[in-house]
Amino acid sequence: MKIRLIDPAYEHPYISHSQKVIKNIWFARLTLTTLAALTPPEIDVKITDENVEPIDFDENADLVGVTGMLMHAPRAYEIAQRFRQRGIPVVMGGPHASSLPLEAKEHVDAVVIGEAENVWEGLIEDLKNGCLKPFYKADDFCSMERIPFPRLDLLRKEAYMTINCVQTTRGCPHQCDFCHVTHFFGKTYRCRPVDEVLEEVKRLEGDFLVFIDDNITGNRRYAKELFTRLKPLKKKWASQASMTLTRDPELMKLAAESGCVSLFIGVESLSSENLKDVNKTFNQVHQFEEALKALHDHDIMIVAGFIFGLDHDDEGIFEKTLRFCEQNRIELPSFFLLTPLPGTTLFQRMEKEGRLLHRDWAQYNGATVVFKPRLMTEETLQRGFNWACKEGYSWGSIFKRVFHPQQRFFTRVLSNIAYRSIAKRTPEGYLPRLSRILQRTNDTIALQNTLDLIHNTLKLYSVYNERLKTLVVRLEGSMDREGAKELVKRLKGVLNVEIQKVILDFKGVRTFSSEAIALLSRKGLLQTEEGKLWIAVNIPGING
Ligand code: B12
Ligand code: SF4
Repeated sequence: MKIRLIDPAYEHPYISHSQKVIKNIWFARLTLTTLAALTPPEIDVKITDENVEPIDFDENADLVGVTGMLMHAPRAYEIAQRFRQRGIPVVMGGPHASSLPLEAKEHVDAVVIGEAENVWEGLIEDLKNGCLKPFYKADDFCSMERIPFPRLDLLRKEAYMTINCVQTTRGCPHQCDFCHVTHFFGKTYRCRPVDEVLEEVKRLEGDFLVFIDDNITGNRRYAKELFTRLKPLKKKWASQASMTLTRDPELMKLAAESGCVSLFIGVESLSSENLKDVNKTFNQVHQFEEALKALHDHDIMIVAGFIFGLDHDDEGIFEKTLRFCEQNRIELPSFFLLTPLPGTTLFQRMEKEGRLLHRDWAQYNGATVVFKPRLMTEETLQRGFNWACKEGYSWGSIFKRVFHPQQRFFTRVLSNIAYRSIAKRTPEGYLPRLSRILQRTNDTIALQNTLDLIHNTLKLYSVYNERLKTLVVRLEGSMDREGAKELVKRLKGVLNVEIQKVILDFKGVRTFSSEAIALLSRKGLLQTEEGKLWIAVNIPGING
């Protein structure tokens, strides 16, 4: 019996990777090598990763298995159709088929929903007996013990940066609204026995590997044991972790000592409101700088994920985020556009609010706007994102980010060059015109005459709604005459641009000097009537 397992390619003018980029930065997923390992040994099984080699559509097989994320769905369906035309049955599994099994079933003979471990052999038996079922779904998550080692021998190893990929855990203890992981694995976080992981690691050639876990430090006790026992193997490794890792110095030290050289960290947003919206409050904005520094202090390179398009993102977000990356010398910023993936809470919310633009899954690639943003138009979000991708890998920005007294300088530069080659293909973007203004109206003003005031600063938090052409400035702190003057100065000219209305929210101002109130009234900033260009809310003296 012959089974062919296929990983579909993703054809896109600027997102698909060239063979050279795959060779420089890409590692193979464990999906099909795991499935091949689960296949009974007497079966002839082969893997084709279409990203690195063409599919032989004329080949004979008894079963074709196709995997795929959401964005791969249209290509996966095409592939299935080609084989089914020749009478070869096709089964599909993976993140996409698992979240939309009914849709997938229209294109294939059978769909595996969720993990394959507990159903794959049964499916093969059914095929042999001519009674393939339409859907296969295990009753429970599989045991993490004795998962067979992936068949890395079936990959074209020279095509990738590395094929040394190992999984130590499945799932994540968190439940971020936009993430597919918790939907797929439920609320489980399961760890493989450390002995088995070490055994697998020992068998790998070379000294570098990737732990493809979603959050390798999700269970601190397990991670500490794993890292401690990894140390003697003297390997270097990269993985993904959540920022909570940086709150445990012992864990971070062990990670570094066990060979951790790089971590993908989902920073996601510099706005606490955004993080709250997507259920990611364990990311604390005020701790970001310290957390990133702690990783650097352990010589761990940071690949930081940021999402653009969350509900509190306005036009200022692109520049603000990029400058943050530069200031904190983040080695590899990774910008994504918010993408509602079917099955996630975010998808349900967007669907309910009627904000999905279409269901062309190929466009759900993290680099194309597929929903209606709240504070920007689709075009502004797309162009701003393109700008950040390009500008983030301009020589100027690379220069600002890669110089710091850490080891592995050349690795940092080389990986930036590889990312630059991807970024260069991004279509032209632009920095929204209001970006500068928004930085100035989102700032802290130092006060001069602070004698009778509670605070010695006045903080401005501003958000611009492009659809309503309205700028809302929330004020916090105290206000003296100088503060009021500076505020007026900063707001002056604002209305000449696109902004048609400014709402000033004074609720957070604890004390005003009488001169400040006089100045604000003279300048007309304390009007309340609708229809005026300025609207002041919670005005001191009226609302207390
Ligand atoms: C490693 C990884 C990557 C690597 C991939 C490198 C590569 N060569 O493709 C990198 C970091 C580059 C990456 C990038 C992206 N990724 Co990714 N990635 C992963 C990760 C962490 C592990 C994948 C893996 O190896 N899993 C281990 C194997 C064993 O599990 P599995 O794939 O689920 O397979 C099991 C079952 O699903 C089933 N199964 C799967 N396929 C099939 C097929 C058949 C026939 C059968 C029977 C069964 C079956 O059997 C397997 C064993 O149980 C997963 C999360 C996860 N935990 O899986 C995300 C994940 C797959 N990625 C995801 C996303 C969104 C992306 C990006 C689009 C992100 C972005 N916006 O840029 C890009 C797209 C890249 C691209 N062009 O393909 C999402 C997919 C969600 C979705 N519904 O589509 C996931 C689930 C993570 C998430 N946070 O939601 N990714
Ligand atoms: S911490 Fe990361 S892996 Fe875990 S749910 Fe959130 S985004 Fe997903």
